Amino acid sequence: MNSQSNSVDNAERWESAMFLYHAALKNVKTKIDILNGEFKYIHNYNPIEHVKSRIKSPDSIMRKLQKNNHEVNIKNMVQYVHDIAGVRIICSFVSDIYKISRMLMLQSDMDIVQVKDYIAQPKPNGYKSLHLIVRVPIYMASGMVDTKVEIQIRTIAMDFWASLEHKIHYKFDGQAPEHIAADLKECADIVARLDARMLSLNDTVQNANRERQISFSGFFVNTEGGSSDEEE
Ligand code: 0O2
Repeated sequence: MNSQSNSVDNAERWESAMFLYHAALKNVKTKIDILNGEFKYIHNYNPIEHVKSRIKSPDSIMRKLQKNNHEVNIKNMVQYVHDIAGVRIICSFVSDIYKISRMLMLQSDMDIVQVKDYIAQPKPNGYKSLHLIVRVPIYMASGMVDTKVEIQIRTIAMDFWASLEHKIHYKFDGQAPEHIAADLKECADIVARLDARMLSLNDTVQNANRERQISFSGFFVNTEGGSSDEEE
């Protein structure tokens, strides 16, 4: 009877924890959506290609706790697993990643718990991405609960690489043959070069646009000057 009431209790705590993670995910996704909209409105430019989100599966939560030698229970899950609620922001250019992260860090109702910059310092396998662990307040009838969300920000090319690497990692139980790991690392280097070239190409296009706008507005200034000359 006692163990039965324990498991009912655990089920209720699990439900209520998951409710919080879902609410936190919604909260963060709304913030990102508003930032993107504002950016588009002010700068006529959309830094975010797309956004994905997920709640970590119970299996994956359990594996993470066991990997880090924590007993599997709800208290440890809330304390030690930071990416139960996860949002992934995919951008076109590396500069967009830092623009978005700066904008997120300026939000006063969101605490930045941890920043891991795997772009400045890629993982040995070649993995690149910017990870932020944030805490957002969720208001319930019983009070406010700060809830963690992991935000991963990366380019389309980094995301392409990471999704293939993830599949290979699971296929070989984390022990990919050496030649595959070496090939992946080489692809990560190609991705880094591609991202740098795309960024530089985009900068060139932006500069050309700016120059065209300046000479276009110069044309109007000259035209206005010309017409006043004619009046004289
Ligand atoms: P899944 O399936 O995406 O949930 P921590 O205890 O939080 O400090 P952790 O969790 O290893 O240690 O933190 P880290 O390094 O920030 O990684 C969190 C998540 O980033 C991972 O979650 C992956 O989603 C992603 N990630 C990290 N390293 C790699 C990598 O080498 N390759 C790929 N493809 N993704 C990576 P999970 O739980 O591992 O996986």
